[in-house]
Amino acid sequence: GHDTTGHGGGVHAAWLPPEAFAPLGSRRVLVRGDGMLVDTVFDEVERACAGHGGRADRTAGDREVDLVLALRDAGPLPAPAAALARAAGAGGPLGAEGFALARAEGVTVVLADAPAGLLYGLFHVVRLGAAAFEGDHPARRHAPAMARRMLDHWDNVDVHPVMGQVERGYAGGSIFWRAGAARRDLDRVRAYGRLLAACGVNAISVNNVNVHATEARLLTGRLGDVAELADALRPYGVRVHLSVTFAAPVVLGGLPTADPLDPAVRAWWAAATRQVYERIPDFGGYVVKADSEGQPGPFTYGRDHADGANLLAEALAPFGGVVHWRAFVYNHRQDWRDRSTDRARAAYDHFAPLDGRFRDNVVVQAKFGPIDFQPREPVSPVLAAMPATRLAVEFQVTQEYTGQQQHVCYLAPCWSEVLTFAPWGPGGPTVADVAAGSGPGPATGGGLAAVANVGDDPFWTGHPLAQANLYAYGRLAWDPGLDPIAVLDEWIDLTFPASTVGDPALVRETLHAVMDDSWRTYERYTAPLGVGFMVSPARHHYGPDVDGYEYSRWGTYHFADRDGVGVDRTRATGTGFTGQYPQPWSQVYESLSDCPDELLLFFHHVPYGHVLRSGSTVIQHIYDTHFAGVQQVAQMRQRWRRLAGVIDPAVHARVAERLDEQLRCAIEWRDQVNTYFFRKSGVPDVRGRAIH
Ligand code: BDP
Repeated sequence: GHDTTGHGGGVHAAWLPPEAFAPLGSRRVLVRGDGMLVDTVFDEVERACAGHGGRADRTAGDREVDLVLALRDAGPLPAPAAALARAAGAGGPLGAEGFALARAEGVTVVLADAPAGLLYGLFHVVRLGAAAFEGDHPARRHAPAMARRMLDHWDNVDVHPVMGQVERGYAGGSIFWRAGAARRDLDRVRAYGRLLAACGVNAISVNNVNVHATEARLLTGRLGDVAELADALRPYGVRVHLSVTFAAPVVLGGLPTADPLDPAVRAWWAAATRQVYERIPDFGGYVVKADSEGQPGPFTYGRDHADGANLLAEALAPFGGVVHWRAFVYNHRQDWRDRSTDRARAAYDHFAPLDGRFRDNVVVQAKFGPIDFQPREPVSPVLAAMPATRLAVEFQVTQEYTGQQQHVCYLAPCWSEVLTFAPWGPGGPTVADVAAGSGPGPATGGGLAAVANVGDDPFWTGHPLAQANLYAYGRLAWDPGLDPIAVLDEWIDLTFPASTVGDPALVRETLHAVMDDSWRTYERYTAPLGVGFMVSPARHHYGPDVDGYEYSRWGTYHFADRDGVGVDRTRATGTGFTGQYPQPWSQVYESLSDCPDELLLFFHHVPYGHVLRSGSTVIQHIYDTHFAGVQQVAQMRQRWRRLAGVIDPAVHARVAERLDEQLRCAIEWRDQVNTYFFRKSGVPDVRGRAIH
């Protein structure tokens, strides 16, 4: 394949091929300021200009300039840039990562107070393309909504016998680790850091939250490997975090206990953490999955999650580090007949009572929904229940439950719905406000985290179009108010610059037709009305298995019988989960008539003939959406054919191949789900289509 990263390594298209810099490449650019990230900006500009008629300078001289990228304290700028910079910076400090952009009299100025701001300003100019050098731009300030915009790699150092190199990875091996050791060639990691900076991600954790023996040693004996990654990513403003095991004092330190209140345990963590910061002074902190799905945690010692999280927070505090403590805690050994153990309730039941007890460098990281990254879930009530705790929202960019990067499923519309959801009612603070620290409570925000979808695949993400999810995640973490479809346009412009494709308008139109509604399409042909799961346990959650988890200890049920389907989570007759929401949602979800259709079976058990708000019955809705979903995939596949010969043939072929598989799998879903509910209910399809 052709190398478009500019970093070698022979990897295929991602955003930022050299052509994306073309509008900048012919300009006279002045970069002013000192620091590693300013050097990065200069290197980027210099590379863009090489051979394209432009030139990059670091000293003003008296040459005319088209673009100035300057730190505020970097010394005098040539007029008229100086006046423009004063105007751009007039509104006060721009912050650690913010910048301001203005254009007048033929000069564009990007001003920042700190080097990271200049880097994000550069990539903003690249996104603007030719428009950055046209007309006048009144001064506009930009700053991220979330201070930490993080990706969690579930990468194993050793190849795990069941999960492989990357747990829930669908893009080949890890870009960090290979079969038990660190990769020595860090070009790919550097190229990754660059892609992350261009979409705004500024933190990653480099190993799986399920910490196995080899991975545990990253904290101590193998720290050098982590330091190398940190060195490779630092020039792009990306800080490294590490998943650690709560049992580290025992398994690494040889202590008899990991009890968080034991002074020897506290001393062990303090010493281990000090050593981490000696090697990696800007280390971000720890990520912890404790007392969850077999991982060790404070429960073993009769302590709670606040005791556990505070232990690590205390060790990190002197160095400014944070602990991301995951709220994904539930009993995965349930008795399916005991409905009081509703898995949806678990995170709230464990964490809400602890509000106010966490140190301020603890971030409680909650999955966006109460269960587990399903294509449709209500927003987790934990996010509205801990006003005195720093909360981070966790998304799954890797498509474990959304087609495993075999299916096109552009997830930004789903994330946008979550981020703009107002837990205290319309017009009130949103989930994004809570994560950003501007919610109703006193806590500063914990930002966003997401499980990563990148591997050593030549297209980075297996499915080339899955790159858009990674890009959009970073952009929404920067600005949760962005329109997901406009973000897709950005990604299209940066990934398929007009000069690199045969027919730019057709490319844009086709990508929108294939991607805009792809999340809802996926929802249509999979589990209906928010009931979730129905995925195959045997095939690692890929493809349908309606009863796959129905009688299992993992606790994800649909309760279908001959009369009806759905999980009764009401206070009146069910598990009481609706009571975990503030008003008005508690009442909306409790009410059979007010509950939104798309979540009906998440909250209620209803007869097949129940009439939805849409006017359709539940059973007819199931049939209709499953037929419609398959039809839409067939159309997506048709549309894609029109791009043959228009875009990079390797990208075209890979997507075409996966659309074939998506159609096969969607048909499988449709037929199994429809047949299942037809046989249970005995209700025929009013449109008389073939269901057996
Ligand atoms: C589930 C995944 C599992 C993860 C777990 C988690 O199937 O691989 O370990 O989430 O978030 O969705 O810890």
